[in-house]
Formats: sequence, C-alpha cells, structure tokens
Amino acid sequence: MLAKKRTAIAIPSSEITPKHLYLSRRQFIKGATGGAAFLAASALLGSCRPAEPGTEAEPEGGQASATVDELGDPLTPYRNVISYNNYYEFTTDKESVAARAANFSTSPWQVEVGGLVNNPRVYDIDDLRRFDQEERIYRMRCVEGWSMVIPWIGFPLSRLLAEVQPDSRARYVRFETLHDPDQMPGQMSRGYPWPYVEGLRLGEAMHDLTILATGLYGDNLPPQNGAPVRLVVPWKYGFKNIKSIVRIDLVEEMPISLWMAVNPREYGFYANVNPEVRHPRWSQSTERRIGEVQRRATLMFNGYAEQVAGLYEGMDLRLNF
Ligand SMILES: Nc1nc2c(c(=O)[nH]1)N[C@H]1C(S)=C(S)[C@@H](COP(=O)(O)O)O[C@H]1N2
Ligand SMILES: [Mo]
Repeated sequence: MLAKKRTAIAIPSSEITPKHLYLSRRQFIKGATGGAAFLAASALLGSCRPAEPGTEAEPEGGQASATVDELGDPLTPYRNVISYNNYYEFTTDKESVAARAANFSTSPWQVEVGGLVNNPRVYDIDDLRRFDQEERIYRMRCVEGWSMVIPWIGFPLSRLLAEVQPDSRARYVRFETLHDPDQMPGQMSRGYPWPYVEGLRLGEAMHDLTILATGLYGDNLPPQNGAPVRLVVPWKYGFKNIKSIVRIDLVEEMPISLWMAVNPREYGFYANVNPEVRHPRWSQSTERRIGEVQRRATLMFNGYAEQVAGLYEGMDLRLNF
C-alpha cells in the first residue's frame, strides 16, 4: 500500500489507491477464496457492487485508503453507511431506505447544467465519472444529531463549474433531485414541495472541500446513498448533501431549499454545523457518532473551520443559520 499523510483532508488523487488497484486487490482476495475472474471483469466494466451469491455474506466495502479521518476518528463501517440513511423520497424510516431504494434505476442518467453559464451542458453519468475521481474522507453530521465518517469517491464541484463557466451574474448554485413518484413513492406525500432542492453560494460551491460524489468505500454509490451522483459539503448539516442530482443551475437569487420551504424557522439556507446555534427543538452541541456509545462534542463547521471559516467573515452566524 502507499504511504499516506494523515494531515491532509483532501488526499490528492495521486496519493490514494486508484480504483483499479482496489479492484485488483479485491480480485486477489476473491481469487484466494475461490472467488472469480468474472467478478474482477465485471468490476472493471464499472459495475456497482460485485456481490456474487455465496462468496459474500455481507457487502464488501472496506476499500478505503485509511481507517481513520484526519482527526483520527475511525471510518463508519460500510454496513452502517449503507443501511442507515435519510432519503425521504423513499421512506422516512432510515433502516428501510436501502430496501425501498434497491431497484431505483440510475442508468441511463443525465445531469443538466445550465442557468447563468456560458457553456450549458448535459452530462451523462459517464461524463461525470471521467473527471479525475479522488477519495475524500469526510465527517457527515446530520441536523438530527448523529454523524458518520465516510470515504467518498468524487471530484470537486469547482471542476464542473469551470467547464460550464458561470457568467458574472451568477451568485448561487441550485441543485435538484430527480422527480419520479413512480420510482420514489415518498414523492406522493403532499407534505413536501418535491423535488428536493438545495443550494450553495457560489464561493461555497467553488470551495475545494465541496465535491460531487459518485461513490463511497471504493465503489459506486448505492441507491440509498444518492446514486448515481450527489453533493457532499462536509462543513454543513447532512441535508445540504442532496442526492440523485438531475439539474444544476447557476442563479442570481438565493435558492429556496426543500427544507427552507417546509420550515424556514428551523432550516436555514446556510446550515453550517455550529454547536452554538440551537435547532429550535434541540441543542446542536453534541452528536452521536454511529457505532459509538457516548455522545461527542460537535465541532464548529464540523471540524473544517480552518478551511472554511473565511467564507463567512463578518457574517452573523446566528442570523445566517
Ligand atoms: N434528495 C434527497 N437528498 C438528501 C436527503 C433526502 O431525503 N433526499 N436527506 C438528506 C439528509 S437529512 C442527510 S443526513 C443525508 C444522508 O445521507 P446518507 O443517507 O448517504 O448518509 O442526505 C441528505 N440528502
Ligand atoms: Mo440529515
């Protein structure tokens, strides 16, 4: 394996084990247990989770370049990452999302990028996979008070924005999830203004920590985690990390997210992780890390203050919550 620095949050792609090496390692493991050339071949063709009946009691996962994040916190086990989810389009029961989303069709898939840009473009999911993919090990803190550490695979959103070239009027980026009630029964529920929408200020969207994720634990995203492409902004509450994106627009006005529309008093646009700003119904000063027993302190900007505090200089974070 490669020698790794523990200091970097963003491990440059040159330093992580590229996917084909994960796959050949997996092939080796499979081979050693009587596994299969077929699995390796299908994996190389980009198939999702190569689960061959009989050889795997559990989904494999575990293909990460490190076992801890840059603070020394252990990665959340793969099985937890893929079995405890928030994805209201399928169900509000976190433990049932995986089963309900299992047949979600993510191919073909296109993401339309437009609005105030010089080069609007429709990307096939394969076009997005062609951006240099890196591993990013990030903490994810849900506004409900639980958290995980997840090794994502993806690429900085800034690289996509550089291609479409926001024009001088663009101030915000607006993201939209697929709207397809036939596949997503939760979208029949009238309590929410579907489709799911989220937004970032342009400077937040351009920040190097902000990625479009296409995978986790060295594999493609499972449907329950937002396949085939979702946003990850690690210093904000989890709900900003919009799943299964089909549209990205550069806009002039602050987008109204689904959660702002549902309850603006409780869910602001910024949603920066902040232990000092209470949710109206609970404290945000501690969190339950999935897999741990004791609650732990929630960190300002989820532990990324050094990287992102500058984005909010001079802003009142109590008003801009
Ligand atoms: N489209 C969509 N995106 C979504 C959600 C959702 O319900 N629908 N839930 C959000 C919330 S509240 C969280 S905490 C994270 C959960 O991501 P995970 O299931 O991959 O851990 O996804 C976010 N993205
Ligand atoms: Mo969340």
